Amino acid sequence: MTHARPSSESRLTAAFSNTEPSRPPIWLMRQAGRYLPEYRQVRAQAGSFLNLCYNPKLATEVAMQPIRRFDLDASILFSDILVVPHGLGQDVRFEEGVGPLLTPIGSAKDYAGFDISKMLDKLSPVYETVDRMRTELPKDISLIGFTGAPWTVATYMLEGRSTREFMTAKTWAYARQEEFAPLIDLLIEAISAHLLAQVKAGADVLQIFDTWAGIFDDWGFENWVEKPIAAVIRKVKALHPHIPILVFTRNAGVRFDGLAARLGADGLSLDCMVPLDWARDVMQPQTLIQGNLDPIVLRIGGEGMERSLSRILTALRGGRYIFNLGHGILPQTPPEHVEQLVSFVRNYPE
Ligand code: 1CP
Repeated sequence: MTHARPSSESRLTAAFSNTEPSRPPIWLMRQAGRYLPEYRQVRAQAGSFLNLCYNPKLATEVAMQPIRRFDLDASILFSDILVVPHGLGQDVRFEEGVGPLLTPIGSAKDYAGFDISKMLDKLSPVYETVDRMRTELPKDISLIGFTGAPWTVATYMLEGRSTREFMTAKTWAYARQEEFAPLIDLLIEAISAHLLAQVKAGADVLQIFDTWAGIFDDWGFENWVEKPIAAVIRKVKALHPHIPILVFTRNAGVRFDGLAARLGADGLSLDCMVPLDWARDVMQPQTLIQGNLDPIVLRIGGEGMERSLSRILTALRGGRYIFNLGHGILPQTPPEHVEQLVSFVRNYPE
């Protein structure tokens, strides 16, 4: 089977093969969201965040908001990484000012009843959002589908919320593998099915978010970050060999070296800590890269931001490159700074 709706005209998809890019394509992680007043309005109308995620009309609307405001090359599906555990049957809610709250999985019996075909039914509004977005978006703007990686999704399923320590999730990863490995296997299946459903609905490019990849040692990274993501990518590529897949393994450090090949990925999203010279000399010959402006610098804006942008563009735009942040836009970011950033990247002299 081949990719259903290729958008060969898009600047974003061209970047994967382009060896002499003059102007890099640009999109921004979390480009839809709370920093936009028009988002906050629709969000209030939806009631809860999950209601917004499961309302194709409103989810499409908030995904289109940054596209209307800014000259971006891609739109990312409006959803969340936690719709997968929610779809599988876990209790998930989002609390204002707190973030996600889940009833944590305490043992293997808590996930024994999780069912992927039920998940796909429950997540059908998400796939309808993809379909609506593809219809509304101009052809040359790529539609990015996404998912969390098995490890990052598992941390929320086990901890029940955002955490800094990862005590429970790491205990499972290092000391309760007889229960952890089957959970990761289940997530590999669920996440692959979720991505395949998005491609079927019209996604042109996929991104896998492993936000908490950087908290492991070597062994943990290999077994719980790399192997599961590689398994997901194999499953997706078995049906759609040409769909470009980007991976964001935040804070992977020296493990970025050779990572795209180990994962079977088409590009890597680099966090803010990756040195630019190293990104150019070591990473770009290996794969397309995306990144890596510090979102705090975007929040600061002004000339300080422009100096950071010049450093990044000077270093990276000679190779395979998509401009992005090193992590998502912060809610306190003034939208005018995003405007300034996009026009600076667009008009940077060749
Ligand atoms: O009340 C609100 O409006 C909720 C804020 C919000 C939004 C706008 C959350 C809660 N999720 C989202 C949307 C979202 N989440 C998108 C689509 C929008 C876009 O990118 O334009 C995407 C791609 C995500 C991905 C996501 N969710 C990640 C991975 C990327 C990253 O930023 O690290 C993670 C870790 C989550 C979990 C999550 N969702 C929301 C919160 C507050 C959190 C917890 C984050 C944490 O633990 O620090």
